[in-house]
Amino acid sequence: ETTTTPALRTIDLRGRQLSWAELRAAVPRQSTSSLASAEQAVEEIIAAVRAEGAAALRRYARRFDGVEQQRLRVDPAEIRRAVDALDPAVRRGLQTAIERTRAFAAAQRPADARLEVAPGAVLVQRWTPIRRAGLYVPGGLAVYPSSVVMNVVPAQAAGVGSIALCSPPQREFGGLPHPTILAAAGLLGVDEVWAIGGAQSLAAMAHGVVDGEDVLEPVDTVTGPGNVYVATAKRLLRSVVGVDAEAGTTEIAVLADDTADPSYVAADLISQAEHDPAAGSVLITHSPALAERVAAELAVQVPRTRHRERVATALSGPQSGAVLTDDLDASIAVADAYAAEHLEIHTAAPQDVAARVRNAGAIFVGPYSPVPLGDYAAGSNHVLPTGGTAVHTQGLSTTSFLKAVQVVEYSREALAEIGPDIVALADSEDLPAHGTAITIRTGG
Ligand code: HSO
Ligand code: ZN
Repeated sequence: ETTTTPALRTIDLRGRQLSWAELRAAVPRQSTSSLASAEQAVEEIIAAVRAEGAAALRRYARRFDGVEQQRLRVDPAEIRRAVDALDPAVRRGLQTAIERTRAFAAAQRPADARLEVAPGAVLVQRWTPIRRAGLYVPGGLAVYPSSVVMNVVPAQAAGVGSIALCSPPQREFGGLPHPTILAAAGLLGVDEVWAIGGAQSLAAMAHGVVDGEDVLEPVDTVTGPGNVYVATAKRLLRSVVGVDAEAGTTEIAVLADDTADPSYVAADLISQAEHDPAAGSVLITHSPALAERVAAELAVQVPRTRHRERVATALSGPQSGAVLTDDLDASIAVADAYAAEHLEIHTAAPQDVAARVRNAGAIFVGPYSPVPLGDYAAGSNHVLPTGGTAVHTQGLSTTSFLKAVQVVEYSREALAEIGPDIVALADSEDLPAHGTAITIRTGG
């Protein structure tokens, strides 16, 4: 019996003037060595899927999922059956999630930009949807129908015409993906679902697979959360397909002052630790009294939660901790350096604090916006950058499935007007044929 009374380790940054790089190194983080060791295994998987196609996928299903597969593609009749069998309360929940996520996804659609930069010189940035997207929904430690919603809704809002969804075959469901995942796909009108899991599913979607009558056409981008193998596959396939982010093990940071309710803060730290023993839960505060109250709350709440072993492991790991700072400004600097997948703000004037944060996958403002609200049905997306990558990457949104084409149209006069500048620049690069392509039109 392992202890379920975890102590968040304290990282005391009071009185220390740390540079950005030092702050980035001081915040709690998961070790990256597991990523490196996955690389060799995933390289082999990708090579096997390319060389052997469906035969390799069946072999991996046998090895990793313990199932002997007939068809890899899920019969659309199974999807309809799963929708019909769905528990009514779960159906209502999924429908609420779909409605709110869809409304916000529609609001995210960017407008085209048009500029006449000089008379007769017209520039347009036109947004166009990606042709075909491959969405991955995990099914390991936990099963996430909510991730079906979070992947499919922004793709549809962007206007992606063709969507393939992959999720691992489940032994207890006859080699099909989990029925709630099939039902969520069905509610969203997705009928191309494949019972393929892990790194092999990303290789299959990127390169395409022929399985008798069934053809998994290659996709142009892959999205979705996953474990270390999925994240590694995305990294290795980046030159073949677009990828959203290497979304990995979940994490939460709570930035709090002494106005925070410690029972809310503790509950929220526990909520994300519930995902995985490697999940990260971080408290950032300039109030040592609040840190003590949260520790006391954890001691009460952790032993009562269902997945207490997993939660206690996550809270006591090196990826979790309580960071003590000198003041609110320092707490904001720590939050920026940590760049949380999810950042909650529990302070006086939380909107002002939120507005000052640069780096986070998503920010949850005030006492009534806990992360699980966003995990399921706030309307925001839960596929978010982890491991500090929020400094350069954003969460899944409608723009993840759009790309901009720049369109150029000059009149003869507009080209003649700028011609000497182009010729001078072409000459400076010793590319005179570039200049000739101008002067052949405009003379001179
Ligand atoms: N917190 C996870 C998403 C999730 N939570 C799904 C529950 N179900 C990563 O953002
Ligand atoms: Zn969650």
